[in-house]
Amino acid sequence: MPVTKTITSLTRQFLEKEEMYGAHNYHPLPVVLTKGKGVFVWDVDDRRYYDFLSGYSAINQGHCHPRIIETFIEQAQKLTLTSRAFHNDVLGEYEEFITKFFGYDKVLPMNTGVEAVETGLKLARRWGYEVKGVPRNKAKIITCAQNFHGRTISVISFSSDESSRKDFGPFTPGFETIPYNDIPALQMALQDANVVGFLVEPIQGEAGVIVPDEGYLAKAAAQCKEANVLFIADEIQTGLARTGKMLACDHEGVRPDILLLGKALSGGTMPVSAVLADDEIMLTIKPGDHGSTYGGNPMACKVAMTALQVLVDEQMAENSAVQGAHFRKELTDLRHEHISIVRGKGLFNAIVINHPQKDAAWDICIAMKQNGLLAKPTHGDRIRFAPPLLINQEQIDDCIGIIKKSMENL
Ligand code: IF1
Repeated sequence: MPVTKTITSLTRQFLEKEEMYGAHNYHPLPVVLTKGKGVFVWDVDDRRYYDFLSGYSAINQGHCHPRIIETFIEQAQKLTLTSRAFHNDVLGEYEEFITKFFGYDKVLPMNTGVEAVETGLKLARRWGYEVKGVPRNKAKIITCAQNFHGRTISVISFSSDESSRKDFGPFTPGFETIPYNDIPALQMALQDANVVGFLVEPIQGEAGVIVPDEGYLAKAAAQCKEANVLFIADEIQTGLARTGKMLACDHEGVRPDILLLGKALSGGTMPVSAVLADDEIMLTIKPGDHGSTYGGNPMACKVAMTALQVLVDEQMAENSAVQGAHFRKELTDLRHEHISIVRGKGLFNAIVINHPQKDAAWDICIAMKQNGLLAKPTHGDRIRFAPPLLINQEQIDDCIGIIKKSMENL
């Protein structure tokens, strides 16, 4: 059914305004949201949906979590931003909280996920020159094919996704891409004495929730240690209880040398990201070497402490593990002819659609929208399912019913 038949005139008014005045840098599902609470969102026609994208895992705690919103409102009426030109009474409290929470010496607070990635790359290079002794401007960082780490020019310089890089060159040098989930390829790349870091997603999100072999992260971390190369884990999407542990690296007992966090660090209220590392790495950055206007602002610090505490108090990692396993089992048991793969960890899952129709995944997402569930395809034939981590079994079962029904008239 053509999409235009499925949207109301009220919805259409919002879409047309965006079309007219906004850059066309996205192709969203034709739904206009106006309210969110827990696992649900409502559109302007007051239709309710399960949110199975969670703002790309920025809303792990659920929409408008009361404790996070209360913190947000309270701090917003007190002090929102001082810049780092002056101290404030929240930053130190937050730095102590988050470094003890994850077990690192220091944190460098930033805002967006890609800023955390860029900060991690700069730290690895600076450490490479000043501690490892790599010749200046010769540092190399290993990355994985099909990665997604953000959209700045340096970060897309090592993207393997043509649409992310086409006509954005020239690109930043100093990166080598190897296949994901390939230990021999990593061993080979680590032969180069100028390598300072290995940047990896513990599970590749945008690529379609690609879960590496059991032991991959542990072996990669061990190889990096042996080669005196920093293991940089991008947990911006996989972290914060999404995969059934506080960090995806926790499934294999891996402690990254540089840990990158973002998205749900603020519970979906504002951009908050963080880079965690020990002193040998972190203190290679001296006053004035790096920063940002909003990095470490009092709003971000207060909200992040509540957002992390809520994950623990409401046992969201545990629930993610239990409900995620149930979700994958129920999806697999559908034995649906057009679902070729069900994969994921915790409540970070995806299905691969096999159907001759090119945009079958998109049509399934349109049908699911009609039936009350919002999800988005990635790379054409994959649909990612990532609800807020407080979802319960009854709601999971309800959603399995919606997915099943939405695939019937494929
Ligand atoms: C878009 C994707 C997801 C990320 C990882 C760093 C960043 C992201 C593992 C950068 C951001 C977002 C960006 C957003 C859509 C979404 C996304 F589809 F793009 F790839 F989640 F999978 N590391 N991912 O996933 O964080 O700077 O955006 O805060 O750009 O369309 P950011």
